[in-house]
Amino acid sequence: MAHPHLHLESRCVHGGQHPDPVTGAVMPAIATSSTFIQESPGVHKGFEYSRSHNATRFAFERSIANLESSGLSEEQERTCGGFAFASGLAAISTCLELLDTGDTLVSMDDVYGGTHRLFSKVRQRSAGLAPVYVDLTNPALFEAALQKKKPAMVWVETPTNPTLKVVDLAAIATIAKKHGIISVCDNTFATPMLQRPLEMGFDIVMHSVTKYLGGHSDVVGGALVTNRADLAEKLRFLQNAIGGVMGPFDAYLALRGVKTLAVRMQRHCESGMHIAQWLEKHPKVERVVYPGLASHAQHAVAKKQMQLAGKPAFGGMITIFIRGGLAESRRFLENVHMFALAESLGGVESLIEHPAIMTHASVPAESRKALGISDNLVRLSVGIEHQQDLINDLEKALAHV
Ligand code: P1T
Repeated sequence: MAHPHLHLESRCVHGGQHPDPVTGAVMPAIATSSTFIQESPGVHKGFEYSRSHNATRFAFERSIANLESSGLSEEQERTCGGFAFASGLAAISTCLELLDTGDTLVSMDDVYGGTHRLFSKVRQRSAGLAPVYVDLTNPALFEAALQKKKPAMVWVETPTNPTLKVVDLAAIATIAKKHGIISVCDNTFATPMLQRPLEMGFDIVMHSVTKYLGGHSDVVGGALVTNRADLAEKLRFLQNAIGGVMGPFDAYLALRGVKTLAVRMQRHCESGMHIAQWLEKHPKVERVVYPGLASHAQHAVAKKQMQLAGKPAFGGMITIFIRGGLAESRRFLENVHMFALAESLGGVESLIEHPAIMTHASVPAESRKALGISDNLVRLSVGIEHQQDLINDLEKALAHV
């Protein structure tokens, strides 16, 4: 069932899904078989080997393709526009295989540390990839980078990890299209509930499913979605040829997570805004970065681009600068209790971390400095607990700063 006319909240539950034609089960079975019997060599029911064909993975792939508005056929048993992987990084790795040796990639300057590491410390060596990091919040800088050497791909995160910069997706997509550059948006922080890059002209959307899509900190996964049939064909080939696929148990958990994405995101956005406003008034906090605050450098773009049910909504990620340095940040982070000091984000439970030491340690120190990922920068992932309990936790921990 394609349900293209439904609202996103309904698409979370029903998008690309249909009851099992044999049993009527409303959730797909976890299809564990690694292989499928053939009547005669090459004569089978469309399923040959589970890396290539897995019904549980297909169900999740149809779900995320629908939510990201792929528009490619969902009527077939197999997805056309969505592809699921063993992790977010496996998804990124597969996407990079669209490029040829020596190609240039323009990347947003602030990206997840592991993404930066893959571009600069792996693909640069193994595939001659030339990553160029540009502050794409200013589309003129993208135009300027194109004059030097035309990239084959542009890689955007928005809001970015961890400095929460917001990139104008429509502006970047327009430039990329004009120059025939494949545009990719890592939509992990916003989720399709808040922004759908394909609708804004992007070619490919990438997700760390580990985060909001899974939503419960119990699955590691990744996804790519495209609305271009030519890219879908290439990605389907690469997914199978490289083999970093999502397993059936993970696909089941990911699909289960997506069903509640709409209600979770609503709560993440409400609490994110409330807590960002509270933090902005706290004397121990030097600065708060949250796209929903009027003080955010790209607040106007965020208001236009990030919406939930027709109203501006800004997600559950907040970045703060503690008054002081590493010692003060450590004291704060050692004294939170409900906020778990841990890497990752996007779960129902609130998480907090220190990017310079934890998630972005692999970004070279001079790049971290240029991006402002300093020792007093702390990243919060606001969960769905009661707002007052979260504020009480932060208040107590800030008293130790
Ligand atoms: O961890 P994995 O599922 O492989 O996804 C990598 C990834 C890709 N893109 C973004 C925006 C991400 O935030 C991540 C993973 N990030 C963390 C683990 C983190 O704590 O920031």
